[in-house]
Amino acid sequence: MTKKTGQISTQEDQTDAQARRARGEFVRGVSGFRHAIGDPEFPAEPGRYHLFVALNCPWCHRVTLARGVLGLTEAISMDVAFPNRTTEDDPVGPNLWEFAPDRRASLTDETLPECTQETGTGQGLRLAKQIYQAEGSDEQSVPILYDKVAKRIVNNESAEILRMLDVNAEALGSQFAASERPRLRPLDVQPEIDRLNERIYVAINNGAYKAGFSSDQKVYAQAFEAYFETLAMLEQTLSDGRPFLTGDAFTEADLRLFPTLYRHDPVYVMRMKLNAARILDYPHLWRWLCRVYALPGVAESGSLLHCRQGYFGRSWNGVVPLGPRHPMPYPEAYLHPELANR
Ligand SMILES: N[C@@H](CCC(=O)N[C@@H](CS)C(=O)NCC(=O)O)C(=O)O
Repeated sequence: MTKKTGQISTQEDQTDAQARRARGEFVRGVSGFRHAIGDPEFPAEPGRYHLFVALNCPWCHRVTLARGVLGLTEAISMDVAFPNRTTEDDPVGPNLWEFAPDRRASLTDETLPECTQETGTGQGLRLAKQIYQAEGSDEQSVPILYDKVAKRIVNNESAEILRMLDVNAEALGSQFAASERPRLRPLDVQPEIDRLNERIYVAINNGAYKAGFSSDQKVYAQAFEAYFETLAMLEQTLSDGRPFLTGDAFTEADLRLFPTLYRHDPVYVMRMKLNAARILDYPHLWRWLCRVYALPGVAESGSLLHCRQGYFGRSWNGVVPLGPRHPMPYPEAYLHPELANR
């Protein structure tokens, strides 16, 4: 377990975490690996770094989005775990991310082409947990940023990983010219970005889990109200016609909001019981969602099939809902901003 100064503050408050969990509240843990590309032992070099992700995980989606929009898909290699973690009867224990490209998705009864073997460590490990065990850690979460030269974990906090990819994009070998590449944290809007990040992390990104995974009606109701109040605030923010949350440019605030709204209509309405409205019912947010989806590197950085298989494939009775199909299936609907005008 290593700690570094200047950590980003948007993570769950851990006060009385155990007691709150016992009372039925979902409390997210804190990531323990907090080194940074650019540190002496982790120089920014093309082809040196690797990501371990699951495409149904919204925190991983932040990192795959950054890799995509910054033109780093060639420079940073990536392994994709199967969306459903190990089951109760697995000898290694339940709820572990595994690299198992031969596993079939119950939704399609086929394998998922995006899933890979574990190739980053060179050992062909089965579990993400084993990557941590190699460093004496009992963590097991994804995303993981890994150094293939030093054979060490650099960082497992998505908020920090996306920022270090942005800062080091040139040196890491981005395929996009600087003029084409978004700057995720322009100086003039950083205070606005940080204000939005905090609100969006607590009420939307993590709020969705607090609603969907808490077994206490009050905790759920509080998270439900905060989630839709914040969507209404964001809808109002975009109602002055600005294309992105802080103005004309796509920034870190947009990148961090996208994974949750991308999952809302096809997954969270049902799985997280966030059924007050669809994003489709917010004209400005819907058009924003379609605008971000159309940016270079965004559509291919996620998979709703993995999301649906991941969120439904291990809950309830494992049967994955086939909808929504109205006004059209997802993600095709994200190619149609005009649907907001219905
Ligand atoms: N704060 C971390 C959270 C990562 C996280 O919670 N990932 C989930 C998947 S959605 C996970 O792997 N949980 C398993 C675990 O922690 O055991 C980040 O943003 O990177």
